[in-house]
Amino acid sequence: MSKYSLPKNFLWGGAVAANQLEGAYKEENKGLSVADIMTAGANGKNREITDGVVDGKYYPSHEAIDFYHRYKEDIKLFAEMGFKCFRTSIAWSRIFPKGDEDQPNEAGLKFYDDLFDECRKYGIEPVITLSHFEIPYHLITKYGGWRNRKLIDFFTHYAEIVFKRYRDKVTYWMTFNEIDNQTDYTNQFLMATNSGLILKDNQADAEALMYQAAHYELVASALAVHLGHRINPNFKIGCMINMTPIYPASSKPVDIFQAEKAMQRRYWFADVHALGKYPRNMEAFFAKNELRRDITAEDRLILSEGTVDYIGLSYYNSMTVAYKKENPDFHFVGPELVVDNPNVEKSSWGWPIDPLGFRYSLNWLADHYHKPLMVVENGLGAYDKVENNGEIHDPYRIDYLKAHIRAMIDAVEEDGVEVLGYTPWGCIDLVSAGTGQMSKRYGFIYVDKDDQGHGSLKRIKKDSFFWYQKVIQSNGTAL
Ligand code: BGP
Repeated sequence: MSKYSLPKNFLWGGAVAANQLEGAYKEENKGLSVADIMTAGANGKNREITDGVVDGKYYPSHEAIDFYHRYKEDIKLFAEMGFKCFRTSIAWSRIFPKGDEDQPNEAGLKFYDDLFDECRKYGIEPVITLSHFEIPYHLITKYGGWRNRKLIDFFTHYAEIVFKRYRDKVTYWMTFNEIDNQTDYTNQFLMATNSGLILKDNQADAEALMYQAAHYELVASALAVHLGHRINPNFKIGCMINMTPIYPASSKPVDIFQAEKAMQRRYWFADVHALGKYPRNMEAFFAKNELRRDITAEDRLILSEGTVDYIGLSYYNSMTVAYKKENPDFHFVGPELVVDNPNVEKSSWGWPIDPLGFRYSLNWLADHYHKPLMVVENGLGAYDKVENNGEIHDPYRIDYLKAHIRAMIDAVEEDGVEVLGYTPWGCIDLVSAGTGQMSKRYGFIYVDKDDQGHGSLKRIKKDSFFWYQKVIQSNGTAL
């Protein structure tokens, strides 16, 4: 076997997040998380971030797909597909209901003991995210979320407790899910979920708050990496970046440079995680724009000593930007610059479908950071139809995944990129993070539940279930 082929022990699997599938949002002392106070938005509409749990509103995370009570049945189905790994997150507020306690909630710890044991029973390696859009809500109301330096202590305490508890059950960890998507600081949903910052419309200091909160998260992440390696030197601890390569709208130099600036303004998170320091372009940007941050010499040392073992990434689509005359110094890089790319198809939710962009992304990350990569999310959100005979035919999903797996294997075999694993998003249908809808489905396994929360929660294997089973069996050769 060539050094540049997919290794035999390649980690094929699937990915989910606690708040999007567990439900049981109050069970066994679990506290509220930010996800638990968000309603479902209709197609294209944002979720409402409410003020606690309000009577009469529908909160999709409260029951989700009831994985909390049905995980044995679901893990069995994953094992049947041949999963080698399963990516999920620990709901921080199950372990620390408010986030700032000294003592953890034993019932929460026990749930994940049982879940990881169940995975291991089938030889499935758990891949665990510490914080996936589910910060304890109390840390928002009492401390203002990650704008507060105190959160570093609360997070590292939580990390220490779970690293010690699951020392022998979990090897692969990630700190913050898609930490870089808060770059879009005008998006209230992304700010609330990533940093626990509940902001008002057009909040003037949103940009500065984002950079401050992100800095504390990065310090907390580096401390966790350092701590984790002391607890178990075999731990592999990664970051998690939402990789959306940004293309120029044309070959005009201004478009090309604008796209480059947009890439810099987004992927510095990966520099800090992987190289242990802020890139020069961001230091210059902070200095020039007087985005004064609380960043100490000790913080810089911590960042340099807590670099990650691998880069976890999600890839769904590429994005295209154009230079705008109103932005002559290329300073602003927000969503206003985004233009349609007529060269790629779109999903039902308008997300560009671009498998070559995936290969490009894997190359880009490997070239910049020289670390192994793990693809921990990829997939197509689509409407599915249950036929009269109970079958679900989802060729669109198979087509999307086939093209993306092909692109990943090309990156490995043709370009020499090191990829540890591939876990498509939402391997079982779950609550969509962005819309809160159930009808935006990613799974190989259908779950009978609608956007209003009605349904039997019955699980049904889709055509893609049997297709992915063969992909895993053949280690990616039968696509
Ligand atoms: C990523 C998140 C996931 C997930 C996925 C799909 O941003 O890490 O939590 O949900 O995107 O997004 P959506 O659910 O909005 O379709």
